[in-house]
Amino acid sequence: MPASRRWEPWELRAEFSRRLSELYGREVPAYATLLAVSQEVNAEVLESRGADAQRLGAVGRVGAERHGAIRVGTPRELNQVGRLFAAMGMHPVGFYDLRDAAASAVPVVSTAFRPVDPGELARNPFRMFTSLLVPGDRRFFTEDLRRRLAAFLAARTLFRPRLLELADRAIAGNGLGAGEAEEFLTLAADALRLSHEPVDRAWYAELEQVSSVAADIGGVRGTHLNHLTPRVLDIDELYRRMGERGVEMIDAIQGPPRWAGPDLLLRQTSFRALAEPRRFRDPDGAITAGTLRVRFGEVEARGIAATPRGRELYERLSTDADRLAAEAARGAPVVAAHRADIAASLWNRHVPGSECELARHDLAYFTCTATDRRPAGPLPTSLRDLVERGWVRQDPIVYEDFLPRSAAGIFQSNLDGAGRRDAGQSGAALDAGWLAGVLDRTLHDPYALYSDLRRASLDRLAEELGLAGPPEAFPSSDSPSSDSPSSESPSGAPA
Ligand code: OOG
Ligand code: NI
Repeated sequence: MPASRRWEPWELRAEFSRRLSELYGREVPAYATLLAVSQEVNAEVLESRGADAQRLGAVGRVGAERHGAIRVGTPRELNQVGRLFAAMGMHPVGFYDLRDAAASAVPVVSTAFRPVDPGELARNPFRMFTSLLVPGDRRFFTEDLRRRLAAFLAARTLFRPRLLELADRAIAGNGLGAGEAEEFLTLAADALRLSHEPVDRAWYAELEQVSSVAADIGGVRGTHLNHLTPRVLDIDELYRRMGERGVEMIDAIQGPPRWAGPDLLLRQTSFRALAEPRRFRDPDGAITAGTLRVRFGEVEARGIAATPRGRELYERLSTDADRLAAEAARGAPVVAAHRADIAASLWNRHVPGSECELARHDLAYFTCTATDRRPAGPLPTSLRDLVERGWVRQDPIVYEDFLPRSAAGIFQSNLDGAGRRDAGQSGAALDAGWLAGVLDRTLHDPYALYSDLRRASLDRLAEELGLAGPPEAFPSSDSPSSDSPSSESPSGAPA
């Protein structure tokens, strides 16, 4: 890292990610194991699959790649998080409403801060999944509890004024001088460190009745990194090895199943939070010992970004797999491995199994580049012909975001109780526009980012090849309805 010159936002981001990883490994030993196993698996995949292993990211990027997660309590706190990460070139992308995605009480809405520009992603793709508590949601919180939560949250300071001042300076100046960079990074890491201040036992317990997430956010006077996730190239193999090492993982890998085609979207799994010693303040004022489970470990495999159409197919197949697995279990609990088999069989039947087919049916995003070859014959005009005759190469665009279903699954697997929810009340209506207002910055739409990348590559292509205009990415005649099992009942799934 540069010692005396300016630190650009990406350097702050890369160094922050590195420091958090070091810190988390020291404090959560199972994370260090997870990291070691991920590195071992990645090295083996690179060895055995060669260049193909780097189709979804160069080895340097994938090895350093992490995402973290934090949770905050008020719009004001979230706005400050936005400033902190903007200083590192990380911008809010996507609106995730987890209140309805989870069966247990998860009263939050979320976004992810990440680089949006491909060059910046290549330098370091660090992201932070950030959730905001919604105390105004009457399904979870009574008016009395909302009022007391608001008072508690208003009285705490998550980010020191000096940290925010440095963040603003980095944003305005596109980076920081060496001394300020060091101060900024130290203060930022400190702000996400687990606090050892005593926890008010009664207040924490009261919130826990509502939701462990509410207690984790609103029951303490700070925030903390609750997991840090490395990227692995073979998540099934990693899952197996963690078991061998005696780390108990949750019972499933979230997201798409392992199937015959290319990796799509995002697959994640985690180990449950371990009980860590904490000090509590009892109602009589005495300080006593106890434990809290708040920090866990997660690992992920990233695939190709799905288009809205591909995403819809994913959601539909997930729902079908849930239903078929429940039916097959006949009232007994669903066995995760059995559901995974059902999902894989649905995927193998309903999702086109090659990159080329995924692109042609507009199920996933690719960029198009002119090859060095100039094949014989006239220049084709359709993208399909350009690709098939060797004029154009298609490369996958990696999915850089999250999945609400999986996020809810990760939250849920770490809850101690289901909490409670009053279904008779209606929820506070919140959306992406509201969140953008809270952040006071552009909230990027993930689909728009992917589709802009594809569009820009087609524009470049047209220019390079001298086409009259950019070719259509996916002529609608290439999207036969038989490829999407919209109404077709996947009745032939294994029982
Ligand atoms: C965030 C859970 C979601 C992911 O990778 O989907 C998440 C949290 O537990 O705060 O990190
Ligand atoms: Ni995560």
